[in-house]
Amino acid sequence: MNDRLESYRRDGFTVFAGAYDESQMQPWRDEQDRLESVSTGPHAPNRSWWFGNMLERAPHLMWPAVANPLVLDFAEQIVGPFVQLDNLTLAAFPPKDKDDPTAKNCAWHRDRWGHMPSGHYQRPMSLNAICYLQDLTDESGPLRVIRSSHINPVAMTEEERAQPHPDEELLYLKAGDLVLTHSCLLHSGTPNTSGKKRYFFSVYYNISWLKYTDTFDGPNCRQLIGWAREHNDHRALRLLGQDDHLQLRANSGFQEPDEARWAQWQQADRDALAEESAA
Ligand SMILES: O=C(O)CCC(=O)C(=O)O
Repeated sequence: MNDRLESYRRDGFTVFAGAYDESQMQPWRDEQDRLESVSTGPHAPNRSWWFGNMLERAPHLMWPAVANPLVLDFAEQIVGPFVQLDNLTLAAFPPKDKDDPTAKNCAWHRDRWGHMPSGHYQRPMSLNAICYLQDLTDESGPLRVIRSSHINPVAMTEEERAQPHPDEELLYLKAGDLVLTHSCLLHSGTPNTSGKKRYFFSVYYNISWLKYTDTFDGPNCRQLIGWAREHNDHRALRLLGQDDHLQLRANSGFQEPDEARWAQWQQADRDALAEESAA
């Protein structure tokens, strides 16, 4: 097992430092600003903005973040070639006043498709690839994690969920760093008192046996699916909710180590892609 995989399994997260550079991040920030500027009216949010379905809204801009091979290669080491996009959300928090009584609140949670852990490592049903679009400082708000809480059944009362935790660690990630978490890891953001907006996006993956949260039947995602099908790109198809091998691979008999089976399927996916490019 390689070091990153070992630490992910032990800690419940791993950081890909400098996954994105400024030339990629500025258009993502601009898109968040644009969406916010057209989200007006009585129902517009004002405490934080969460724009879901980002792949359908901005396919060219967001596909590189969804299909980042660095993340997908690693995610496949964790769950096998079963990686689907659950949702892609571009979020931002406006700054709070330092004297605001909520400016110190945490919001501890495990993520969607998670569960209370049993004391043993279990493969996640979903993984959160979060990228911050500015440095995280005490003012902009670090990411808080409780290491190994994807294994340990750490529970919290309603009151504790809003408080710093004795076992927490604060991650001061840099702009463009990407943290990949296990769905059962307890984590929390920190309120933003920097005077500027705090941006991030979350590419939330789940295993392709599950339903997904975003919609892939809009015109842009249908076009992406058509392109992936034309190229026989099964990894891209799976991301978009089209796992052609699901029945065969999810009912494979499970008589040999999963990793050995996954390697065969990954090779089959690469061969299919190569055949199509050679044709
Ligand atoms: O605001 C943050 O830093 C945390 C985001 C988060 O908890 C999530 O995406 O699940």
